[in-house]
Amino acid sequence: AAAVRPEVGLAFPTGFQWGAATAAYQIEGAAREDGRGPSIWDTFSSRPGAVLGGENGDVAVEHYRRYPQDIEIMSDLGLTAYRFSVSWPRVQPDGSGQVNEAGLDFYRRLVDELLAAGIQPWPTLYHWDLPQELEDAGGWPERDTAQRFADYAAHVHDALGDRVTNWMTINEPWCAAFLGYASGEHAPGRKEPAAAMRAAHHLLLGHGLAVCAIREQGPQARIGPAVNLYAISPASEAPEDHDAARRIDGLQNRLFLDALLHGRYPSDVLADVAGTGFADCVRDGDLTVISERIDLLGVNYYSRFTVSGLPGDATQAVSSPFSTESPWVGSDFARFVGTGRPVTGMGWDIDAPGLHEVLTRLHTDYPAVPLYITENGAGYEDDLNGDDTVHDHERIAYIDAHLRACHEAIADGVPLRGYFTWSLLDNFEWSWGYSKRFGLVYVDYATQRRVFKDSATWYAKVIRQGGLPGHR
Ligand code: PNW
Repeated sequence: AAAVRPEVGLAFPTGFQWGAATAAYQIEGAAREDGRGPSIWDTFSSRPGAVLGGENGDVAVEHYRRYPQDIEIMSDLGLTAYRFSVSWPRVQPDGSGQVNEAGLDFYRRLVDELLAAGIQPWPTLYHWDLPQELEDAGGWPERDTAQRFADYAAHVHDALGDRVTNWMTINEPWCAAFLGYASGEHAPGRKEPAAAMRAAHHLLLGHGLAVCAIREQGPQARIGPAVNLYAISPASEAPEDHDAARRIDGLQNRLFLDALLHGRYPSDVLADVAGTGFADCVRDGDLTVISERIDLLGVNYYSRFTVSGLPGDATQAVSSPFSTESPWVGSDFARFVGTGRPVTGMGWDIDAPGLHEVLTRLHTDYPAVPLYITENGAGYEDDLNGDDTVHDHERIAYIDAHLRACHEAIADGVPLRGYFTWSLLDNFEWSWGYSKRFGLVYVDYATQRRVFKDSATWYAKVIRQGGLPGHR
């Protein structure tokens, strides 16, 4: 349980992991180096009107070259763990078959240097960069993609398994399926609701097959997915608003959690999406694979959705600067309403109690599994001052409030074992290009210079103290 130390108001348990997270396409750059193949994000970002300002991850923050300096930054912060993703098209340029050793070598070097610095590597195997060749063969809506993913996972584990203990399989299957294949806000930019449902199933199936493949090679590996969960409230007591909130919760949260942790899809969601023929792609035994025991569950938490099912103003865009189709398959009438609460620079409601709510729900509704916050943070258009400072007090307040919610959950008995903030560095924020910054560390994109924001200095102190200063 959470101990009280005099100098620290809110101490976290000993052994709590203090981390930061990134993803390959958002930071690496070097898009054509050392045999990397094209991914769906290379293709998508070259499409006019897909990414703000026509930007892409060709250069990003040059982490592929600058990783030694970035590891020094992690050491200065005092991180105990670093969550990054492995680029599938670096490891398998065509998505299957031939393995590219030069690509694997990058991750071998990265992992070795992290370990030398005393930082635990936490690789994620899929953070949205599907090899283009697999998309050309149909992408995640095709069942074969799940098997290709498990094969790729085994290759990565074969290369790094002697040095890496903690593995994340898929990042945010909701985004990969519904932003990628229903609303088209993310790569590959398809607007096919039925295909999006199949993609969701095959991402989960790929996760389960990868867990089995990795565990067969290394029984000591700790493995789990990272899902993006939201706190969800109806906009009013009207039955229409309650039903809309149930539907959004079903598609965002329960579809994934029930499959992973209960081995079944929620029946109300199956009814909501009945028109898509979803049930036809689910074969006997799939849910057994999907609910294969996991060692940890990664939770990415950013915000609360307040939902209405009554007619009114247009749905507020959540993940793209461009107007799009709804990602909410079967419930596209649902609207997301403003609450008047403060929002981040993304326009997302700031709701730290929602994180406590999400964690408590996991504890009560699902079987016990060690939990990690694998992403939590705030995007703004930070300014670099002439004296090389960035005063991002809003980001500090955001992280502080969410860490307090974590502490409260731990005190309530929730098995929360670590916290990774999104993100270590400013980076390519998908459809928003480089316009929104989530980093603790500012990147001057013209020179690639890294500058600690106030939040970086603050987070380093939190880590050093093992907790937060007393109540304000
Ligand atoms: C997550 N939404 O993306 C990703 O895992 C990160 O790569 C990303 O940079 C970070 O959060 C900040 O956006 C999301 O619209 C993108 O619901 C969109 C949504 C959620 C998460």
